Amino acid sequence: MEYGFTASTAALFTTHTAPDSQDSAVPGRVVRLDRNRVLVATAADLLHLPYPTHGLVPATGDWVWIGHNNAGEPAVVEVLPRHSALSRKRAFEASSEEQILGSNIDIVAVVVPVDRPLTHNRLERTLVAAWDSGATPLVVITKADLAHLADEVVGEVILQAAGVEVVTTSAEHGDGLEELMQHIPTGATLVLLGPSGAGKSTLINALAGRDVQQTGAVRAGDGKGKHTTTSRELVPLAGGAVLMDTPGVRGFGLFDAEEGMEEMFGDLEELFSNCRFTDCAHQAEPGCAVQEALAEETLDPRRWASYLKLQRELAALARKHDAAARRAYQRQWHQKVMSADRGQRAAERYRHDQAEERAGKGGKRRKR
Ligand SMILES: Nc1nc2c(ncn2[C@@H]2O[C@H](COP(=O)(O)OP(=O)(O)OP(=O)(O)O)[C@@H](O)[C@H]2O)c(=O)[nH]1
Ligand SMILES: [Mg+2]
Ligand SMILES: [Zn+2]
Repeated sequence: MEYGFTASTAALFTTHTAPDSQDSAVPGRVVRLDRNRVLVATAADLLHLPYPTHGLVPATGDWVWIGHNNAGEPAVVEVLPRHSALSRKRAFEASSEEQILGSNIDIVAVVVPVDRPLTHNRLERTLVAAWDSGATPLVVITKADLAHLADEVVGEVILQAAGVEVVTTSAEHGDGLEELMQHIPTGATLVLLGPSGAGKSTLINALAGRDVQQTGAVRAGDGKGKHTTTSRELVPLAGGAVLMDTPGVRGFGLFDAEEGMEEMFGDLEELFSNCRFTDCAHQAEPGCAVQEALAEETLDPRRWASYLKLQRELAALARKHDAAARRAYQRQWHQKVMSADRGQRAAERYRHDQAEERAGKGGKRRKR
């Protein structure tokens, strides 16, 4: 099967055998969910199967056993345990019911196009969800051919990505595609997440070398996409990697993302440890390292605001932990060091440019 069936997948099917009554069952992977059917790849075929009954809730990316239902038709009879799951709260619903966006994902690529202003919270929030899925996050900058601003965007993104690797691509020019492929081991599954019109499907087509996914121009006025891709779908590449295209993310609530918080904001813990009082609320206390860092502009106020916002969301969502437990958890945070040399340089350059700009323009910050 070219859909990421590796030795460890084979082992999974050996440990989790098909139900007893299903002796001719075959392994498959969920490629796409349609309204009431499931598109499943097997070693031999792509099958449109009826949506399974009796409590099975398959997600795109799931490994499944395909056997027969009561009517004798081929059907999904078992969903195997997921090694990772990307989830979110339902975008337009008040309930905090979790929705599995995709499963058995190895790499979550957060796609950031350079052709529109950076939406700061979006990158951080999506990265939190990415860390929390159990997969490795990666930031993929797209349309680098377009903006003369590309360099600057890259620097800013690297700063915000806090240690996550950043790959810069242009599907148009074919730039960065090999570098991106180097991040995807054979048989690994990478999901592309990002706003509509970011160039996710275009990038998949460029990597596949043919037009497998439909793409759509962005609106002339505000550069927003038109939600061309409407379902999550697996696209196998010739080299063995599997890509998951997704519709532009509309809303991204968090679901029990404390692990993600730790990875994203671990550097703040270091700051907290410099506060005079161990129980500092980082508001008006004397000797508060956070307020100091904000005053000295070594801490981006937007980053601090996103941290506080995420904390509030988590508090509302994760009712199962009391405040004391959460504080204890926070104490364990470790510092996340920026790994890439390149990232460090771009980040420094960005900081330097910003400082110069502030000096040159009478302390006024440019709005973008
Ligand atoms: N100049 C340039 N344009 C690009 C590049 N990649 C994508 N585009 C354009 O951006 C527009 C949107 O691309 P899509 O691939 O459809 O975007 P998407 O992220 O799949 O959007 P949704 O499916 O709506 O979520 C299209 O007009 C593409 O031609 C690139 O590298 N350079
Ligand atoms: Mg698309
Ligand atoms: Zn403090």
